[in-house]
Amino acid sequence: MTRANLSINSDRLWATILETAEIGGTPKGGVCRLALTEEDRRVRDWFAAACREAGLELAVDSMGSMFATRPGRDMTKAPVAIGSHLDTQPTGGKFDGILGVLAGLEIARTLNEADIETDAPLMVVNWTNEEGARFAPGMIASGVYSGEVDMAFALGRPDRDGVRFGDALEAIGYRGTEPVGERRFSAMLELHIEQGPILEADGKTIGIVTAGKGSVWADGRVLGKDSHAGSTPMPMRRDALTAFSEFALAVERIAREHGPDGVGTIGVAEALPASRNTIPGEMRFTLEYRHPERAMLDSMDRAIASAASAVASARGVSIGIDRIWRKDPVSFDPRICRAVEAAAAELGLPARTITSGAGHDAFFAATVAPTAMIFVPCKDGVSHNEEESATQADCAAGANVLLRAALALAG
Ligand code: HGY
Ligand code: MN
Ligand code: MN
Repeated sequence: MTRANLSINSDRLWATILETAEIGGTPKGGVCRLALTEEDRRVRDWFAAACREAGLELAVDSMGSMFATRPGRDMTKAPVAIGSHLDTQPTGGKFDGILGVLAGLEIARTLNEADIETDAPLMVVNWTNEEGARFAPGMIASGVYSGEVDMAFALGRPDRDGVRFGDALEAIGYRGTEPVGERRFSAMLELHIEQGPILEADGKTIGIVTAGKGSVWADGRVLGKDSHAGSTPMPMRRDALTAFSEFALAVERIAREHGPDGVGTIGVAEALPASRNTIPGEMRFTLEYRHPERAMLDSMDRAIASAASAVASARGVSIGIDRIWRKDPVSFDPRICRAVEAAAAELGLPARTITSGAGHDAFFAATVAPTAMIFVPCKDGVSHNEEESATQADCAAGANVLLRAALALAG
C-alpha cells in the first residue's frame, strides 16, 4: 500500500466499534459506561491492551487521561494527537466519543501494517469524563489539562451519591502519576459523530468543524415551603415545584428568543421531600445553556437571572443558580481545518464547514494546541440516545480523513 492509496481497514474499525459497544451494552442496543465506573475501567483496560499490542507506549496522567504514543523518526518533536473519550451518557450510543479513540487506534494499526514511520510521533488520547453525566462538569480532564479547570475542584467533584471524582478514579486503578498538562501536542484532531441533523440533511459525509458553541453549566435550587397538601389553601402556598415549572418554561422561551443557535436544557429536576401529600418545599435541578456567540451567551446569562428573580418574587420563593462551569465559544485553528479540508478533498468526500453544538475535549485542547475536529453524520442527528447510529462507510470515511490529516501534520 503506498501513501497515495493508504486507507484504514474499515472492517477492523467497525469490529472494534461493535466489540467495545458490548462493554456497558444495554438491552436496547445502547451503551452505559459512566465515567470511573466498572464499565469505564473495562473499556480502558481493553484500550490499554490494544495499544500495547499495537506497540504504542501508554501513559496515564493524574486525572486518568490516557496517552498512547506511536514513536516517530524525530522524538524531539511534539506529537500529533488524535483523541476523544471512552465514557458515555447513561443512555448513550455506540459512537459518541469512542469512535474518535478507536479511529486513532485503527490509524496506528494501519501505519504499522504499511510500515510507515511518521516524522513526529502520533498519540492516541482518551480524555477522562468528557460527558459529565456522573461527575459534572463535562470535559473536566481536558479542562484541567488546558489549565481552565482547577485540579482540586475537579478531584473533589461529587456524584449523586457523594462519591468524589478522585476516589472513584483511584478505585478503578487509573489515577496516574503523570502531572496533568505537561504533555504538549503539535496539533490535536478529534473525529466525532455530529450529534445533530446538519450533515445528513445537507448530504455531506464530512464536517470540517471550524467552531464550537460556548456553554454554561449550573446547579439550581428553588426554596419554598413544604406544607400539608390537603389543608394549605392555594393562595398561601410557596410551592417550589410550580415555581420551578414557570422558571423552566422561561428558560425554554429565552433559548428560543436567542435562536436559531441558542439552546437551553434542564436535564435533572427533583422535588423534595418527594411525598405525594406534602407540597414540595424544595426543587434541585441542573441547568445548561449554549450559544456560538459570546455576547449572546452573556445575554442568555442575564435573561435567565432576571427570569429567576421575577418568578421568585411573584411566588414568594427563592431561586438560586450556582454556575459551576463556563466555556466560551471556540474557534478552531485555520491551518488544522485546512488539513481536514484537504484530506476530504483528496478522498473526494462531500464536505462542508460546521459549528459544533455539542461540547468536546477538542474545545479545551484548542486552548493550548492547534486543534480541529472532523464530523461524520449520525442517523437523524440523534445522539445521547440508545438509538444513536452511524454507518460503517461514514465511520471509515471519517477515519480516512483523520489518517490523511494526521499524516500531513506529522510529516
Ligand atoms: O454535553 C456535551 O456537549 C457533550 O456531548 N458531552
Ligand atoms: Mn462526545
Ligand atoms: Mn456526549
